[in-house]
Amino acid sequence: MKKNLAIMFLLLVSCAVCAQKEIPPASTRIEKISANWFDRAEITSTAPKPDGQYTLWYQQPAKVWEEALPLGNGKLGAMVFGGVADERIQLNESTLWDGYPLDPNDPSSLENLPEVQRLLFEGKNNEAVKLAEQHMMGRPRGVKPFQSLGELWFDTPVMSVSNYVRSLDLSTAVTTTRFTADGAEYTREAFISPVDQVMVVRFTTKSKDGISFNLTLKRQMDALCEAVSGDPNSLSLKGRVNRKDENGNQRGLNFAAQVKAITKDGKAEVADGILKVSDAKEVTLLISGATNYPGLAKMLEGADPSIDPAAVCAETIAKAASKSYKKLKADHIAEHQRLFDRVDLALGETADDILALPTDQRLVLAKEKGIPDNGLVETFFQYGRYLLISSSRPGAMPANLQGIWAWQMNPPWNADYHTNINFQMNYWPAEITNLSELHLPMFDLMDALVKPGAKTAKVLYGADGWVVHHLTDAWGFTAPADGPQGIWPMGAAWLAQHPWEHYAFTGDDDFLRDRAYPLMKGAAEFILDFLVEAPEGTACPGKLVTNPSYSPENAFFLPDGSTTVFTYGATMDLEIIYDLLTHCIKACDILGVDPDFKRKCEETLANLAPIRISEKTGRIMEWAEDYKEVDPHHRHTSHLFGLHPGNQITTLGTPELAEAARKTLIARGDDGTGWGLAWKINMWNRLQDGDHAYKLLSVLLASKTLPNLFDNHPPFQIDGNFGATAAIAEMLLQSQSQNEDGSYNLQLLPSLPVALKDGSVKGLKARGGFVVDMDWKDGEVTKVKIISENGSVLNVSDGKNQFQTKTKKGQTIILSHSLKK
Ligand code: FUC
Repeated sequence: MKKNLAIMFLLLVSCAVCAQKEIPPASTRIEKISANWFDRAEITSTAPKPDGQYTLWYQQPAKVWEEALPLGNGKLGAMVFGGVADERIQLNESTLWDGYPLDPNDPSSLENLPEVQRLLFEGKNNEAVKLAEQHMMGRPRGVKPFQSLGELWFDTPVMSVSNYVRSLDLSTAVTTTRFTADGAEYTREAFISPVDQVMVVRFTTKSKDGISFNLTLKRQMDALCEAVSGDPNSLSLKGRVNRKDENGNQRGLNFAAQVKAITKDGKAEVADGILKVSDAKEVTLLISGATNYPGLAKMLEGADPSIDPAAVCAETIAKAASKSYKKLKADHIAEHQRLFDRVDLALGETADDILALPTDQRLVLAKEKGIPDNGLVETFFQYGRYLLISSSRPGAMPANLQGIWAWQMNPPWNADYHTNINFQMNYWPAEITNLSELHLPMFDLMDALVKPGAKTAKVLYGADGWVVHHLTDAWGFTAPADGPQGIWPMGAAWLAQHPWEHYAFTGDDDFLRDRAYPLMKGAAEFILDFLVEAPEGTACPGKLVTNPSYSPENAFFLPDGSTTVFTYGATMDLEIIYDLLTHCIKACDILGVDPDFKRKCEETLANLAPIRISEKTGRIMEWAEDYKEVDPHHRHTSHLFGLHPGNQITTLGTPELAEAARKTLIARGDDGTGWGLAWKINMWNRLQDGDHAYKLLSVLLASKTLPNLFDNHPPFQIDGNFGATAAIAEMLLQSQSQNEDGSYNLQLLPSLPVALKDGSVKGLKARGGFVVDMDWKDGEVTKVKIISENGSVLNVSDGKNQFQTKTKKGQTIILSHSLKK
């Protein structure tokens, strides 16, 4: 028996070895591209943690895409797997979208709108759904996806290594893969330069064997890898998204990627789509990507035939090749640090034995203990900033559902711009974590949506202004998508909060006048036309409500027991409208413009249906009528928009609503999707319950965070990263409350959890143009340094003590314990 078992065991082992042997080297693999990756090398590691306070690191290569490490410069993105014998670098280009601009508006909408509204007011919700679905949906009913640009797969003869370590240093935006083979160290560094617009991968070794590898470029479809004529050191990938319009005309984007190997000694040649480098002392790969996307401002024109993406790639690489590696790297790091170094966070002590653990093991530990170590919270906070720096740079596309990183041709939810929470959440950390200029790509997209959004407003609702529904893409899709839940015309109104916030933080009057106000006013004009008076027999007769209306993305029971999603006057709509019109009124005052429009906003606000508290549950009502929700733990907490990101529900100003909001949050529960948790953490912060906020942050880190610290909806969705980073910042500093004179109140440590009772932060921003550095101990501020960038009035409170002063532009104010000067 024992002998039989031994033979079976041997057979199994040898089969496993055979199976491994059959896996070909990366450059010759023909398998379908998937999330998985196989590295043929035998790898061992007891390598210690690399340097850097904010470093993600691992003792094994990534086996799946969600373990790989992200790099990006807003335009180009890459996921580095850190393989040894077989390495994979997956590439993205932020403009590579399937699809083309089209007119999705159903002209039969407008004539059916009054009937849809009547049915909803009369409680015939599902009849309204049917009619609206027939006449109001976009044609087509959805958008096409953001796609992967391609992949760089290469193999080396190094098959057995020790001391393996791969890492991403957030403070330099450089990944490093290091290992020892035959006694010699090998190092690969990679970064994507925002200065030179190339990805740079550098191979060095102390081995006398030098560096040899075979490399190819590939994509799941629509592309070919070929040699670059006259250049034995380069390979290119070229293709066109295969997308035809209804007349059969090809409309897809052209795209290209190119890689060039610059070698010291050794040889490089290209044959059969493989770039072969042998016996080099050092190698630097320069990688570029491009498409003929016309840019956001011209997106309605479709692919630009005058752009040759392959030529753009070649030119970009040629320019970068004129710089030394040292210079490329130094310029890259300097530009990254210009943004990254603005903020520092230290949250008390983390034990040395925990600090010494690789990142994936720290996540496991967080799961076991139910709370993360403080060092992990610091890194996770900075990771959100890192991801925004890498996926949203001025002049490029804004961050989509996956930032800029997606390996598929059809990523989840198309990796689009979801405007019923997700896209906005991406930008919550932009201002408070001192990355204000990274907000700009969002405003570029908004500017671009005004024209198609105005058409949708006219055709579907007969309204002025511009509208966006619950999602959009790179081609200006503004009609309802997916299903009746897509008939949610509040996207532009919510988006318009962002330019206002940008103004509130920066105090940039030119921005308010030239960009923010026109966007806000256009979004408000739509709302003013769209609102209708609720008739007798409804929950709020005589009041202004939205209709049709929907509370993303919850369903409810009608009195007859059936379920539906459609109604009038959902609470979220009213809160978004309150937010928008309040900001418009303030903007009119500041700019001294549009008295008639201002008056209209004021009158509308005065007659808008109010937020209501349920007599049955004591919670904020999600809909105008006190319906019971189908999913009491639904991931969206839409009806608490007024608590966060709005500022209508506050503990001081509206204590009863705040209490009802607290009950609502408790009823929704402490679990959820990644972003759902991130939103609720922000809401608990606004209720100043730091411990509850921290409880949810712990759930997020322990169970909704992937090994590479990407947020996990599941699947990966980047909004949870951004939402959590903003939330950690708001535990320490809030500034949303404003006084009659327009000055803001800075609240220090408004929602500090006991777990973070000691710490320091440098460089957070507050509304009114203040930069805040602060130390705290045992939950109390011990020192705060505030720089006034605009010369606004400073009001600061630590919960017990207040300090107020007029400031001059550039003035520094230093306060000690109890906010004493
Ligand atoms: C909304 C959410 C989903 C997902 C999607 C991208 O529809 O309800 O959970 O996040 O956006």
